[in-house]
Amino acid sequence: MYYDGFVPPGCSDCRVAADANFGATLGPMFRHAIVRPPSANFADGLTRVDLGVPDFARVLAQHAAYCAALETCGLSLTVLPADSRFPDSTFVEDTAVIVPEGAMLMRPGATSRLGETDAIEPSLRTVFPALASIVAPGTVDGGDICEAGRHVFIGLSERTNAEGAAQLAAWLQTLGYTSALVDVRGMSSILHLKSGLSWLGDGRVLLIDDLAAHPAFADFERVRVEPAEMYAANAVRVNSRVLIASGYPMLAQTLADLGYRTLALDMSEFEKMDGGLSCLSLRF
Ligand code: CIR
Repeated sequence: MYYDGFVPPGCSDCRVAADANFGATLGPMFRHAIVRPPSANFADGLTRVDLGVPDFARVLAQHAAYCAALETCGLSLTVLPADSRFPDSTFVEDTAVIVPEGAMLMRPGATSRLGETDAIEPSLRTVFPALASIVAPGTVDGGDICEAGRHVFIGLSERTNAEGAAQLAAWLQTLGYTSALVDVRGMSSILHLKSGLSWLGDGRVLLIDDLAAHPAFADFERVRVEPAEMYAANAVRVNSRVLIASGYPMLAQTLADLGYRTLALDMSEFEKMDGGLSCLSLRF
């Protein structure tokens, strides 16, 4: 079941399933998510990988399963209409950064995606009237931004430049957040920082070997993803669960051993377009 519009945080009729088992551990707590189903021209989006053309029926089925998983985690959903003007627009995460105190519109680094922020702005402004924005020449893709409690990792990538990163860091600082830059421009295996990094809560980050020695993560407990399972490094902690891509048994076992309840989702068709689990929603 989907909501057509936002339910403001704290609203008395917001639907939070009993599964939202807050408090057991100190992890990200969310009530809502914004999603946008893929449009029929999804396969026209950007990709650097050579995994074949997505099967659109499977794309839709995987997106529906993803939405159902968020609901299982206790989130209410705002489902925006599919937008064929932007084939990559189902990857809504890249358009904004949201923290409990506010939201900022990003300025995507790929020209073909620049208009996606205008398309999502009205929905965000309903909930966050004081919406901030990255301005030119800054560029930031939300996929490069990893919130870790009151600290935020900001990836410098082919999509996120130093100017954009500085604007974001300054805005976060006004809200009381610290941040650290992580340069991933030399790492051809990942598109965005979060392609290789996820915040698990509880002081833990999940990361690929290329990131494990970076000083930005020195004060965090680092959970390594095996090189053969690199794609699985993009996971999403949602309340009492961790969403992971299906087909990565070593990571599933590692997370189970750490006491996490995982929910595995088939992401094969999104992987073909360089997308992962976090990209498909904006959570708050
Ligand atoms: C792109 O290249 O922009 C899209 N095909 C994939 C974006 C994935 N987004 C993300 O990791 N946050």
